[in-house]
Amino acid sequence: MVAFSEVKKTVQYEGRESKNPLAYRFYNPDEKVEGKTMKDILRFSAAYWHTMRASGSDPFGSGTMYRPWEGKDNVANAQKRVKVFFEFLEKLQMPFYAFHDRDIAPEGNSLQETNKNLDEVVKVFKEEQQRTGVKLLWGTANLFGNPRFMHGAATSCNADTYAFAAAQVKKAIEITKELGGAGYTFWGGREGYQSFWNTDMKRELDHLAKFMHMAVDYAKEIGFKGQFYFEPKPKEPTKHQYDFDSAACINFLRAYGLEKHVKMNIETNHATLAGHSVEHELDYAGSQGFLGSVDANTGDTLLGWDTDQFPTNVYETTKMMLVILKYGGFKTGGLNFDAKVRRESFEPIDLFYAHIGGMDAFALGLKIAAEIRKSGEIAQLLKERYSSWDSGIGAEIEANKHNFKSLEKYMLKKGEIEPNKSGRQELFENIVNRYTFK
Ligand code: XUL
Ligand code: CO
Repeated sequence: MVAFSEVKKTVQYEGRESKNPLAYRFYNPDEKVEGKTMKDILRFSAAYWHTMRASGSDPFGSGTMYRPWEGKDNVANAQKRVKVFFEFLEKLQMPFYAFHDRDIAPEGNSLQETNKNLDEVVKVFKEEQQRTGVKLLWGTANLFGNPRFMHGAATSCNADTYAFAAAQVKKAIEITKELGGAGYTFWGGREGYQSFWNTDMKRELDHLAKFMHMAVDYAKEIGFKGQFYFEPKPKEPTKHQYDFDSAACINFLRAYGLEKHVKMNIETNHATLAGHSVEHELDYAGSQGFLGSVDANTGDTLLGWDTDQFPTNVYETTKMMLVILKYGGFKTGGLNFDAKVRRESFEPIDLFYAHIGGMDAFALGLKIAAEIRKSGEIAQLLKERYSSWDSGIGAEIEANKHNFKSLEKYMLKKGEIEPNKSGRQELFENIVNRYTFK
């Protein structure tokens, strides 16, 4: 089946002036930025769940998507769907993808049957990966869709649910390894609570940590070398998710001795739901040595839920790329489009427009970020702002040469502080605009 017959050839870079909606204007995979190709810096990935499986349903209405690859929910159709997905990836020159176990293969009547279904479909993924050279960025398990996870999975009050989730993650790690995945992601799903009254928070957090340790141990046992990620999200589906934001996740990882094994997978819309900007979340994770991967999407400032829209805001992508470059770029991670087209954009071609727009927004953001870095203007202003720490008392404090008593002595002698300098916020903003709008 050629599902995307409207897209006659691979989407190519045509440059800024192109008006072809099926061309890249900024994403030029082999073009070098800061000495590396855009392809290797950006490491774009498409999400199987949104691209292939999102139906467009919402709490008020059923699915709207026209998806010629959907049919019976059986293994044969699941295998056919994989081929359609790789046609899509190839036509976009998308180097990576990510999946949840349950969106690639149907659940059977037993765990055995479900695992067998997965194996049948994974075979086709493997063939398609070999045929096209596309790679798996990360795999994960859906521990939230089935009613058995109504109270959560690794934080469920039901020990059997916990055991089921463990079996499911064991298999998900195995297939991720089989497909050469560069990572494995834990996103909370329903790991959180709706009511404080019926929740033993400490017990649930202890269980979650034990679960992640078991995953890390099992990965080691079978030789899975991929990077584990923890994906913060403050709410939805539960009112309070335990993986609230970077700071909460990193504290959890350190408190339970998981910090050597797990990094963060930061999602833009989750950051904004937590009341942060995505650059804040990225910088917090990066500054603590936990920046792993990114789920690239965006929210809507007028809506308080996870809209998972495609990113088009170049200010936002520029700030994101500035932080990603600052911490040395991705090692195992990438920019995974955990994003879906709007339910009104129901035609398959919309999937192309959406991904092209997202890739171009990041490619342009990368170019602007690299120019800002090259000019050094922002870096210089920042240096000036903190210059009191580069010599004298500041440098001495940083070098641990002081305590409260010696600082009091210093100030008693000096009497008053050096005059403060302007924060220059508006100047910073004007410089960013100068590089953005040329
Ligand atoms: C949900 C979400 C997930 C994770 C993977 O909001 O972002 O799709 O990325 O389970
Ligand atoms: Co996500």
